[in-house]
Amino acid sequence: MGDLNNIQQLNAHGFCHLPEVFSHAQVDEFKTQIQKYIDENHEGIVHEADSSAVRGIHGPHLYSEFFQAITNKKEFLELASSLLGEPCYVHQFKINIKRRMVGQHWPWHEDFVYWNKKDGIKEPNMLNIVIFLDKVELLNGPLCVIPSSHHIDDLTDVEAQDSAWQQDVSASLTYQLSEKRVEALIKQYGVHYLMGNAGDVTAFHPKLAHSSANNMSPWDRQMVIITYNAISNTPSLDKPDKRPAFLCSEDFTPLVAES
Ligand SMILES: O=C(O)CCC(=O)C(=O)O
Repeated sequence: MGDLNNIQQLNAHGFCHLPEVFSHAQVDEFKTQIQKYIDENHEGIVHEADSSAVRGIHGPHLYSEFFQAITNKKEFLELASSLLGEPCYVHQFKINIKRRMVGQHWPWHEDFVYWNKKDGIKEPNMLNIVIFLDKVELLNGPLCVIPSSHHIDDLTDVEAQDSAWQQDVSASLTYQLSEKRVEALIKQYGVHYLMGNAGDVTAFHPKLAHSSANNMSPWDRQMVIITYNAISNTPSLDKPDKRPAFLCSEDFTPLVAES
């Protein structure tokens, strides 16, 4: 992967890594803002099953100028618009908390199926940008991806019927890959753990198969995931079962990079 640029890596393998994008001071500010946001008790905050531990925060950019400002970051918009070939906006913004010892797993899945079936987005012309707010290592539940699986159509073969949005962000996800499918994919493509330091950034394709294990460590594993969507690829806002705006954005204003 060494000699490929980020766009080539995203196209070929489905992910790329950008080290040291945020300083320690910026990471600390993220954490301060996250705690403030949790204390304010906004909608879109979800907890681990049978626990008071926060699992995820959805749509904080809708309520917080701090999180809104992150979406305009030049490096993110340059990467997203180069890959997508046009201007973009934020479809989703979430913070996965994965607290030390209690943060629960994410089963094998790909993201685009949610945006397609639940939100009516037609094309996977989207990009996930992940900001590491803690050192991510094997014991604290890193994202684990199957390289190049984004080239395969119809990966999802396990579906819960009539699920509410809460299941889409839980440890028993609505759309998943079966054990048989995962076994075949891993035998063919192997796996790769997305690990790195606090302040690093990783980007991955919306059709890339991924999962993550429980956090079995004494360290939190907080990460921000911003999903950019091409401006020509907006969801259907007239769906009768449309998800809340904190999961399916209703603001399609093209983003302009900070100067
Ligand atoms: O935070 C994680 O470990 C996994 C997140 C994920 O797969 C998702 O949000 O779709």
